[in-house]
Amino acid sequence: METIEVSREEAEAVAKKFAGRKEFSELMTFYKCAIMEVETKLNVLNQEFALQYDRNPFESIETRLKDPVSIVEKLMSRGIEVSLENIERELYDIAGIRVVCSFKEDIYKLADLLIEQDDVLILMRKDYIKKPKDNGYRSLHMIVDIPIFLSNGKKHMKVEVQFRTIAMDFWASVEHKLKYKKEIQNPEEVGERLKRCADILSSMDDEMEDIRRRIDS
Ligand code: 0O2
Repeated sequence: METIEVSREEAEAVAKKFAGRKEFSELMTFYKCAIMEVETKLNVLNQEFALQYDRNPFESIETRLKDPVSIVEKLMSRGIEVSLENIERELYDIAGIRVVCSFKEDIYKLADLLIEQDDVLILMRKDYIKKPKDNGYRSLHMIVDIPIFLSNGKKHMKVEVQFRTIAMDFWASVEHKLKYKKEIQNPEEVGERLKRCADILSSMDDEMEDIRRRIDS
């Protein structure tokens, strides 16, 4: 996808005007409600799964709402007019949930159990575990549609859910920090080394999963 260079200042100026609107705050509240719905579903599954398998499938769950400047920046960089309609139609990651699991196997179990639910519709699934990004990034991404029930009816919202193991999360967090640090002098070497770290962590995930299977069998 072609992107347009947008300065932070430019996005901030547009966001300042836009985010002050009542309709924008209302839309963000709807996204927050959608996050709460999906988070509750995941917490329920975590409890139930623990009874069945004697372990909690996830270690932690984090939620976030994309900030107004990042929303505006993303639309502008794609050459899309900044409007409420376009935020809802074009952006799938306003509401985000990150689920960190101990084992890869649990990621798939949890993801399947979530999308099997009657009111959860899967819109998109990107499996960067089976097919990691070239830089080594691994996670399972899903965009789900979930209804929220308001005083004047039902509204469908999109939520991005990212599932990762602890090892994948460690890599992504550190890589993210490094990327946003000062200018990198030798990006190719750094990229290769980071990719190597991602591959080592992936082997560790496989090894830990194997150890768990042997202990449980
Ligand atoms: P933040 O702050 O986490 O939200 P798009 O989502 O439209 O930008 P695309 O290609 O459809 O683009 O999405 P993709 O690559 O499937 O997922 C984007 C999100 O995944 C990112 O969100 C990150 O959270 C995570 N991610 C993807 N690739 C990498 C990577 O190489 N390193 C790290 N650390 N995270 C990655 P944002 O919006 O970039 O950030």
